[in-house]
Amino acid sequence: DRAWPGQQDLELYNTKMSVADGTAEIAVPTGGVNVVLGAQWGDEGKGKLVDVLCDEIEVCARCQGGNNAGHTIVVNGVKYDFHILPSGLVNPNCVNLIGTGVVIHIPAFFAELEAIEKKGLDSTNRIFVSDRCHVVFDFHQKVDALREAELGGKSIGTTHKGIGPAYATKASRSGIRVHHLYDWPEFETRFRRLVEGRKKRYGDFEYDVEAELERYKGLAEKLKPYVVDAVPWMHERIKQNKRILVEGANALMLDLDFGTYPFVTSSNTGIGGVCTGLGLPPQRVNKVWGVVKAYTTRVGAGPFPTEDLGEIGSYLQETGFEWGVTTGRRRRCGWLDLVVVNYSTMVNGYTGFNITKLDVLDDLKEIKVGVAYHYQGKKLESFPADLNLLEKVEVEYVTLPGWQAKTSECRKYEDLPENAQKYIEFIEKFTGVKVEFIGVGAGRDDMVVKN
Ligand code: 2SA
Ligand code: GDP
Ligand code: MG
Repeated sequence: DRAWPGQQDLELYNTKMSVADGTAEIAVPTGGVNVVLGAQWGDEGKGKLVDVLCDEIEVCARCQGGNNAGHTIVVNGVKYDFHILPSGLVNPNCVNLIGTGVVIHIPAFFAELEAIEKKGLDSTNRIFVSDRCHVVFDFHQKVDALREAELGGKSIGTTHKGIGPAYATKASRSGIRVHHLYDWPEFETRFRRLVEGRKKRYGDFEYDVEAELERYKGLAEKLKPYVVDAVPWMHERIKQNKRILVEGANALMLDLDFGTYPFVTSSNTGIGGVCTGLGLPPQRVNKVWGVVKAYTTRVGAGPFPTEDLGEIGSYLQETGFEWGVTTGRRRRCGWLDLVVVNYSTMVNGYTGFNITKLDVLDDLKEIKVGVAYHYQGKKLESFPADLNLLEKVEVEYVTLPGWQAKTSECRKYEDLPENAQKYIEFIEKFTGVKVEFIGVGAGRDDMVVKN
């Protein structure tokens, strides 16, 4: 029970919190932050878990990505899709932060706020933006599209939201941060220089610099009440033992360093991005929930070893309504890949899983699970860095019996059909991570809490 240096002052205690319809309780530690991360290629259902947890969460923060994300929440039949805004806005008692690691397209931020307000959510004094966030401009979005076109058949399949180009200007130290909006001469100089640089590289694309500068004068004023210094903002709330949840966007296999580079997004989508994106010391991180879809999907280009281009892929796509929330693109589908999940677990250190969309597998007679990769007759020891190799691996599958029964009405683990329980327990055994939540439908209440 030795206290580690620096941890003595971290008082962790468990608070019982009721989930969804009050049928179960889970312990949410306070005195630090809890985290929800995507364990595969995104769209695992992170938004829904955040919403379920936010019932009792006081602060919800985004730490990376931008409005490329698409998080869907369904409450009493009303559907919300969040892109740049944290999903905690659905809970009226939750205060939300767009953290430093996020790149923000300011017009999209306001458009999304207006859209949720039209659906009846009041965001007054409930959403704040770090003054250190980098700004995504329309020219970043133009460059995103131009760069994709340049890549031709080798394009990444980005969302065209300007995410890569915005992080590129950040890394090259020529970016514009939110605080620059409040030092107009500095902003103007940096802005003109940036556009000039992009035009040198990508040709004289259409862009009205003067009109844009005028527009940003107005946007700067409009954004002012939302802007905070997010470092003390967050640390005050940690000191006050608030229940804080960090909402990861995209997923580990899209991480700039650990994903299937270059077919990745341009931020650190794993646990590292939580610390860098919020200015958070790692010992403040408590629970890390990995969200794992009961099968695998990927949107955009890049290798996907368990992808099924036949009947099963189409079945999962249609039954799971696998369409991009931001772009409307069809998602590629295949069996659950536990090689990916184990790799993702090594990087992110999940303390528990939410297995989602179990209901999508309800009618299947047999379910396969990828358990190893083979290359040239040899089993690979780890997830390969080299995509040329990854594209050639053969996946070893284990076939498990289906349950062929409806799970959407189940609320307790014991209610699940025996073979569904076996599927869950297979995942637990293979990964060494406890499954704590099981999604059996899109609605807030469609969640089984496993103790
Ligand atoms: P980008 O736009 O530069 O971040 O694209 C780079 C890669 O990252 C993928 N990516 C995503 N993958 C899954 N879901 C995302 N959000 C939307 C959704 C996607 C959509 O929730 O459905 O609507 O198409 C997301 N955002 C980025 C992207 O496909 C590229 O592979
Ligand atoms: P995110 O990006 O990880 O938040 O996920 P998305 O919102 O992009 O995609 C997940 C989709 O699955 C959304 O349409 C959700 O409403 C839906 N969903 C989430 N959990 C479940 C579940 O357990 N069952 C079913 N059928 N749908 C789910
Ligand atoms: Mg999504």
